[in-house]
Amino acid sequence: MTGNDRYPGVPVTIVMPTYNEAANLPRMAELVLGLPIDGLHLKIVDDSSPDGTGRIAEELAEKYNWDGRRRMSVLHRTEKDGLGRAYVAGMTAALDEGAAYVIQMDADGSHPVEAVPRMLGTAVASGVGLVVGSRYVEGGSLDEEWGKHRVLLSRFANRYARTVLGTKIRDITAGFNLWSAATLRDVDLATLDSAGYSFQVELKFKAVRAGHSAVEIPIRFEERTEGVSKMNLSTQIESALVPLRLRMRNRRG
Ligand SMILES: Nc1nc2c(ncn2[C@@H]2O[C@H](COP(=O)(O)OP(=O)(O)OP(=O)(O)O)[C@@H](O)[C@H]2O)c(=O)[nH]1
Ligand SMILES: [Mg+2]
Repeated sequence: MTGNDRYPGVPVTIVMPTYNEAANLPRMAELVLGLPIDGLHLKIVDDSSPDGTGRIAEELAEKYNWDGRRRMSVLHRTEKDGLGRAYVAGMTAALDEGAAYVIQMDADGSHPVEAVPRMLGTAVASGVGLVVGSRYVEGGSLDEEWGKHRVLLSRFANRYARTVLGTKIRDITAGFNLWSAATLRDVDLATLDSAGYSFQVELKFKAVRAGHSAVEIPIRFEERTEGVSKMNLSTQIESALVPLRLRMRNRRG
């Protein structure tokens, strides 16, 4: 692998769920589709955002698919149905369309787009099925704008899920991850239970349990600059219960 490698012939799909991200999406699409990866595709999964994100996504797809090359697509869903279910739909479509690697990324600018080639390079060079963009390994960091309360909650959620599940992944709740197609097929996305954010923990846990290994690379997590968070009490409660449920099932099985 060289620094100039554009990975020709390797189909890579970034799946990006959106709910009311009209203010962020044009910039995100520009950054993602400007990456030096030849086979890159951006798939937006929009849950009928009232702010028109779905329509903006279609306009952007038209702009970027100008020469008949399909660089961007939009999957429209009828109602706000949770981050996890949006990802299952988007990743399943990406696999059906022949992606060799699938990357998960938020639309709000929190995940550093420039880390994508590093994640892909790591996967291609090492052959691992999962590369985690990690806030909690040496060199990783969190935006200083995150208040103390938020930092503590995030650290606690991570430590809690790691302890309950007995996993070595330091950022088990990370939402910026690269998956090989083989790993996602082994996990069988249709069997995942999480509707919301706990999807991140459930998918990683099941991948490792299926025998795949993970590599974590450090990233800096930026606070969103536009729009508002979609995290709410019910997604937080689900995030607390899912690790316990996974552990109990795993014991019985
Ligand atoms: N399609 C879809 N996307 C969602 C849903 N919930 C959240 N998202 C998207 O998932 C990504 C992560 O959501 P955020 O609200 O940024 O969650 P967060 O990063 O944990 O919270 P903040 O740091 O406060 O932004 C964003 O791109 C959201 O637009 C949902 O129910 N459906
Ligand atoms: Mg966010």
